[in-house]
Amino acid sequence: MKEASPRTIYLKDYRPPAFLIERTELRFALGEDSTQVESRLRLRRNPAAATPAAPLVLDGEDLELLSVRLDGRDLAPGEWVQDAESLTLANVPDAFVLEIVNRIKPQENTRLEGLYKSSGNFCTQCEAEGFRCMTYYIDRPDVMSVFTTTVVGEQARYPVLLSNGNPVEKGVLDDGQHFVTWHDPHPKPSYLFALVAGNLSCLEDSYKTASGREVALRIYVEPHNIDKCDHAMASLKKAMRWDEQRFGLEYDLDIFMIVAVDDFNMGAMENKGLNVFNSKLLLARPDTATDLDYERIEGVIAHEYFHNWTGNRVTCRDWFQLSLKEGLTVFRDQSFTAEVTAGTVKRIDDVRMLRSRQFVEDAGPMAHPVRPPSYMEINNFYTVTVYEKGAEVVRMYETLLGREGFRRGMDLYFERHDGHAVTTDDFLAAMADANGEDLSQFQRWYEQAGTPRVTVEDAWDAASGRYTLTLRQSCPATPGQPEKRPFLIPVAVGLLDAQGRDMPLRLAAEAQAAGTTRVLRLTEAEQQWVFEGLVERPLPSLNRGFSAPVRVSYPYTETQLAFLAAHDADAFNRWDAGEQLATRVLLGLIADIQAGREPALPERFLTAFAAVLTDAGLEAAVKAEMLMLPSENWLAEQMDVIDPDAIHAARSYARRALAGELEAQWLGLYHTHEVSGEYRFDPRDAGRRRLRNLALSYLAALDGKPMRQLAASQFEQADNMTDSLGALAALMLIDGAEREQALATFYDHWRNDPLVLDKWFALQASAQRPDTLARVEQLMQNPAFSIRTPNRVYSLIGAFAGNPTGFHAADGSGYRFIGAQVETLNALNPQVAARMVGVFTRWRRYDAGRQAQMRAELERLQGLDLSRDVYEIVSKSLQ
Ligand code: B3K
Ligand code: ZN
Repeated sequence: MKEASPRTIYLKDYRPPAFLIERTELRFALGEDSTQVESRLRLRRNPAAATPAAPLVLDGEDLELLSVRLDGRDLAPGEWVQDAESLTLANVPDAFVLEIVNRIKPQENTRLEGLYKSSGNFCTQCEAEGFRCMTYYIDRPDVMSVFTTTVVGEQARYPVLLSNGNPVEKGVLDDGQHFVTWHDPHPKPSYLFALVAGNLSCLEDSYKTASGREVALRIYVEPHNIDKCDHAMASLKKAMRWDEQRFGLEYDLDIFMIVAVDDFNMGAMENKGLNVFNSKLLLARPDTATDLDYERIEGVIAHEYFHNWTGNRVTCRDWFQLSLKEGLTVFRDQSFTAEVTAGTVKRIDDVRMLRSRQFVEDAGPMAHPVRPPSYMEINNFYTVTVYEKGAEVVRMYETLLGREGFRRGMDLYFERHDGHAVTTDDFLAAMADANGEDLSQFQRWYEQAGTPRVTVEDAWDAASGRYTLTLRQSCPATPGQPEKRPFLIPVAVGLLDAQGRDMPLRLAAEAQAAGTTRVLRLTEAEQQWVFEGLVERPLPSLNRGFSAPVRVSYPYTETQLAFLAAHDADAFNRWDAGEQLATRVLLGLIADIQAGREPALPERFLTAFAAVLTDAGLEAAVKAEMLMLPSENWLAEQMDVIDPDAIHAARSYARRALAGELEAQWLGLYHTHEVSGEYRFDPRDAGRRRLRNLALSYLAALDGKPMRQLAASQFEQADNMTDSLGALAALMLIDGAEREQALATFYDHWRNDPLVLDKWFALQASAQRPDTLARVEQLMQNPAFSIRTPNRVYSLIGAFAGNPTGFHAADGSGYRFIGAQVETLNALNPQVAARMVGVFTRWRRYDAGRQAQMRAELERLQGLDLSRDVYEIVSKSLQ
């Protein structure tokens, strides 16, 4: 809980640890009331430490200390100093063995950090600083140790006892207890430690690595979920193969285990050899999981597996380097998904999410560089900036160095740093050195926050056939960084002729044309490129494939955007041109509504939209992307003063108009995209279902009985969750008995499946209806809801917080409701509370009335006894 003024930790204060821990031997005796932890550490002074006689300071929180022994001698209480966060021993030798016994209460752990209970089983979450909630330790990632762990528990209740590495001993003890000892030969930081104990069933398989080693694969779940693990297992094997083929990286232990737990703060955790997953990112069966769930499960299984090299074998020196493992591993999982599915769709989804969330973070009070210079609570920095912008930064190396050059850099990175805790500077140096490049300017992507803007101007000289592009870059001020220096920005550019074909590109001083896409390296505030030998004025296609995480502006006319949307050879830019056009049209409608004018959809837009809708050559999944209107959040970001009601009215109007004008086409699409046969998760079928459900949601905007019946009959007939939920989502848009009927049927059918009920909660909480808040309050009384389970909180309270018209209701009711939930959660689970309070950070972007109400709620929260997590976000938002 809150200290007088929470400490800020700075990167510039980094010092190597005073001690290293060569060996860590742990024994956990799990009990129904408390757990006893015995730890035996072999320590020695770090030769690289700055102060040779420093005391030993161990981290520890909420621990009941029972005894301390040094080299076999019991220490008296006066020989150590204990406070709320540490245990200090002065005058220790240069090398010694320390034995500590302490007690903890996992049953009372509602923060879900360290050791806790979930559905009657024990599990752990140590990243970032949870290990210190179990025993005293030097809990920082640059202290890497070899762990041997004995888990002792009652055999009947906890038949399965797991920890990292390989099992080396097991046996039966008195009183119905048994134990298993695990040894992990790979030195690792404490944040990668894991322990699981419970009554779990196991799906077993095996994998032969490229070099011919056999690895046992085991997925552990509660017994009733054993029929929902096949997809996760298949995904794991796919990811293992991909990492061998793409990066030459093999798995390095004899066993790889994954455990699913119901109570988990985030998605999943890459503990060495023993990944722990939120059950929503592991369990899937066609009737319980949607295509999107299947895709996310595959991606997250891959992500955690990929961490074995990028994160575990090579880890972070300190938490400021978090993106070293997260940005890189997200890039790796994005590449994996793109390569095993339809790449364009993955890229569009990733960029859509980056723009709608990371660009927003980068423009608000919590803006921070990919490598933050300071933090109060590290858990607040597992952000879209560190993860998703971090992944874009890694992608830019690949864009600049090419696929082979990037691989050379990766190989050198592992050659130099395997088994070590390093920094993003080390990663950059490996990329630069492996390719003989000077990438020093690239460093600024790690140091400067904010989304750079690239403004493009062009000039055409018909007489000489020269076309000049002038690129200017700038970056808005962010907290603590008023001025920015120019970035090294790779801008991929193509030029289209009047038929929409790519033109061969020849830059001034080049002898002949080569290729149709060039990566321009923008390094100055302003730079020019001259293309020669062109026979007509081209239309530029800029930042192809989203080659850099920037905002690009070029004065396209609406006709030009429609042209690019129809012809650009770069599939991502085709989508992006359509998105820009739709954004412009919707902003026009918003202005109409605000001014009290009758909104009207421009004919040009309707024609372009219809052309996409009826284009037989477009793949279904890509078509669905192109027909989705920009989100309300994205539109909000484009406005000086956000008007949630006008945005919603304009978007609803556009949906209705597009549905009404093109009703026959939508119906045609709907009927021709039915997927026959048994459900399979494959990109083609999933694309068809996505497009068909999109058609249904447009048609739902037409209201009326026929559409209600169409959705209701899909709901009744669906044999998979994607179609069932698609129909239910469409019904949520239409008033009528069918909606409540379907909600009730769904609930009755799934009342005992918490993950499916989450979807039911989320649908109702995100409905943009006047009675939504009342509904959410009523749902909180449902026996299936519990404020102690993060998944329930995210699906009900989180979905409401993300509902723009619900949260931003002009009377302030949404603000007061979420504020009250944050207050409750703050005391129970600070990490979850911090995630819920994030919606308040952008209060300055709203009208005076909403500003005042959001600010009042933030000030009220600031006056409470806040956790460090919530305090940091609240105080930075008010600054
Ligand atoms: N490394 C974990 C995230 C830990 C979050 C701690 N608050 C999962 C991941 O990114 O793979
Ligand atoms: Zn990760």
